[in-house]
Amino acid sequence: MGQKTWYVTTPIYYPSDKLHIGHAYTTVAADALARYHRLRGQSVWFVTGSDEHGQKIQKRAEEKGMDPRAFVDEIVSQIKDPLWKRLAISYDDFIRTTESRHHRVVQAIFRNLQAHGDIYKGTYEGWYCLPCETFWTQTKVVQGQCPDCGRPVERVRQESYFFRLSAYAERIRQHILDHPDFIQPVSRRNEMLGFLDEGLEDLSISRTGMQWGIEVPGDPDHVIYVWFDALLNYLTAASYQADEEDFQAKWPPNLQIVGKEIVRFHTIIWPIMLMAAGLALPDHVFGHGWLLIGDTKMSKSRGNAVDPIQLIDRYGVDAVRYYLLREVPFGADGSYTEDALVLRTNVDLANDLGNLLNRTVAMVERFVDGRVKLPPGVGGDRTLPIAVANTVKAVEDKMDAFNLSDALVALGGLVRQANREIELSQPWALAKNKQSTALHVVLYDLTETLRVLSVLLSPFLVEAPGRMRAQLGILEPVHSWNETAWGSFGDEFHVEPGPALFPRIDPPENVASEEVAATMQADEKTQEIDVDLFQQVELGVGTVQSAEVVEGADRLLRLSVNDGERVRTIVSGIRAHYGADSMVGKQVVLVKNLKPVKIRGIVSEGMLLAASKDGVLTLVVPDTPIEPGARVK
Ligand code: ME8
Repeated sequence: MGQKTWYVTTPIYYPSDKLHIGHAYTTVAADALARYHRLRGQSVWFVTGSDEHGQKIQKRAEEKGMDPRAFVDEIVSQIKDPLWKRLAISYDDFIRTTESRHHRVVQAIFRNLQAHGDIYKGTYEGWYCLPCETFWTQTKVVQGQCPDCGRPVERVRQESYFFRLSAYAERIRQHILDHPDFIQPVSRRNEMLGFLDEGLEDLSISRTGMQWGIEVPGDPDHVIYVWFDALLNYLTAASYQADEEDFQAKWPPNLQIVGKEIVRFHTIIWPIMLMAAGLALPDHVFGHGWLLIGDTKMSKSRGNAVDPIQLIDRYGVDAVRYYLLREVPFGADGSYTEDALVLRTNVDLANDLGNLLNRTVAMVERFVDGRVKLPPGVGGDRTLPIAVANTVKAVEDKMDAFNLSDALVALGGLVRQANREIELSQPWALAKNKQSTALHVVLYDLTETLRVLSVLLSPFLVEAPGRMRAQLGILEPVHSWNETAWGSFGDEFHVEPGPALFPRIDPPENVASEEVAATMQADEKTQEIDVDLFQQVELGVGTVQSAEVVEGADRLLRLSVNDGERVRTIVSGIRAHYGADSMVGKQVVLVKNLKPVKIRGIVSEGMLLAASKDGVLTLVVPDTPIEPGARVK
C-alpha cells in the first residue's frame, strides 16, 4: 500500500444562511494546512461541505416559503462560489449530506449498529435546542435555556431510536487518556474529561413528525437525528463502502478542525460511533476558539455576522486570509475588528514584507543593474542564511503542531530580520565605496531570503507569493517545500521591479477618528494603537557605563548600559553623531523588552530612543538625572 493520504476536514456547515468569517476562519486554517502538506509532497484529501438536514433548515425554508431542497441548493451554490472560490479554498471534496452517496453510508452504519445492539428503540423525553440541534436532559438545562447557547429549549416526548453511548463511556475516556494529543488544545481535552466525569447517557438519534432528513431504515416514520447523519459525512467523503482501496488510503482523518462549541460532538459522540462500527478514530481533533464581536460570538442567528466577500472586495484575499490566521493565537478566542485587519495588513504585509521586497528589488536594479550573483567562494558568518534555516525549521514545527498563528509569527521575524540587515549592511554605502563583492553578497542574501519567504508564505497567502516571485524574476510557481532550502534556486537573480505587493490601506472611514486621519497625513507610517499595545513596550532609563567603536562598522557603537538591574550590551547606530567618549556617563532611554539581536556578532539587548530629521540625530534623554531603572511611560 502507498503512503497514507493526509486527510483533513472542517465541520460541514449549516446552509441556513450565508456563512460568515467564523466559517471562513476554520476553512482557511484547514486550507493552509492542506496546502502545506501538499507542498511537503504528501497526498492530501481536504474535505469541507454542508450539513443540510434537520429541523432548523426545514424551518428556515418554510419561513422563506421554499422547498428545503431548493432552499439549500441556493445557499450551497453560493458557499462554493463565490465564497470558497474567492477565499481560494483548495478543497478536494465538497460533501453535501443530501447526496445519495451519503444516504447510503448513514443507513448502512445505522443498520450495522442496530444489528450489534448499539441502537435500540425507546421513548425520548427531554429538551431540544433548535439552533444547536441538540438534546438536553433536565439536569443540563438551565432555567429553560440551552446550556450551550442560552436560547430557550423546547420540550420533546416521542418514540425514538437511541444510540448506546453509555456503554462506551469507559472506552472513550481511556482513549482520551491514552492519546494525549487526540483532543487539542489541551484545555478542550480537560473539558471533555470533565464532561465524561458526569457520566454519559444514551443519545436519541431519531425524530418523528418531520420529513427533512434521512429515513431510519425500515421505519419511515423516523428520520435520523441531524448530528448522527452529519458526523458520518467524514466517512462518506473518504469513500466508505464505495471504494475500499481508496477508503483504506484515507482513513482515519489525520486532523479534524472544528469550533470549540462542537468539540463534544467530535470527541465523544463521533469517536463512539466509530468504535461501535469497528473503525479507527481520527488522530487529532482541534477545537479552535471563536471570533467574537465585542465579547459575543459571531453567529448567523445573532445578526452580527461579517461577510468575508465584502472584506475580500475591500482588502484582497491575502489580507483576509493573513488576518484570520495571524491575529488570534490558534485555539484561543479573539475579537474581530476591521481596524485590526487594516493594521495587520499595513504593518506586517505592506510595511514589513512589501517594503522588504520593494527595497531589495530597487537596490538590485539600481546598484547592480538588476542582476545579482553570489560571488564564488563566499563563505562565512552571514546572518540571513542562518536566519532562514532557523525560520524554516520553526515554521515546520509550528505547522506540525497546527499552530498556524505562531508559524506566521516566526515568518514575520524573518521579514523583520531581513529589513534590519538592510539597515546594518547599508548596501548604498557599499555601492558608493565600490565594494562590489560585499554588495553582491548582501543583495543576494536579501533576494534569496525573499525567494524562500515566497515558499514559506504559500500555504497561507495565495496571490502574494507569485507576485513576489515575479519581481524576483522567477516565473515558476512554488512546487515543493524543498524549495525552502537556501540556494536551491541557484546563485543568480534577474529582478523585475513591479507594483507594491500590498498597497497601504486607509483605515475604514467609520472607524478613523479625525485625529488618526490627521497624523496619517502627517506621517504615512503612523498607525493608531491601543494603550495596551503601547504599554507592552517597556521603556526605562539607563546610564551608559562604557562605550567603544565596533571595528569595521562606521555607524555603530557598542555600549554597556546600567538599566537599574543589570548591565546590558547595546549596539547602537549613533556613531556618526556621538563619539564613544561623549557617551560615557550619559543617561539614555532604552527599549528594554526588544528581542535580543546579533549585530556584527555582538548580541544587542535593547535599543536607545533618538529623534532624527533630515540627517540630524539627537538622543532622547531625561530632563534631569534620575535613578537608572526609572520607567518611562
Ligand atoms: O455546527 N468563530 O454548523 P455551523 C469561529 N453543521 N468559528 C466559527 C464561528 C465563530 N464565531 N462561527 C462558526 C455546525 N464557526 C454543524 C457542524 S459537523 C459534522 C456539523 C465555525 O454552520 C466553526 O468551525 O453552525 C464552528 O464549529 C462551525 O463554523 C459551526 O458551523
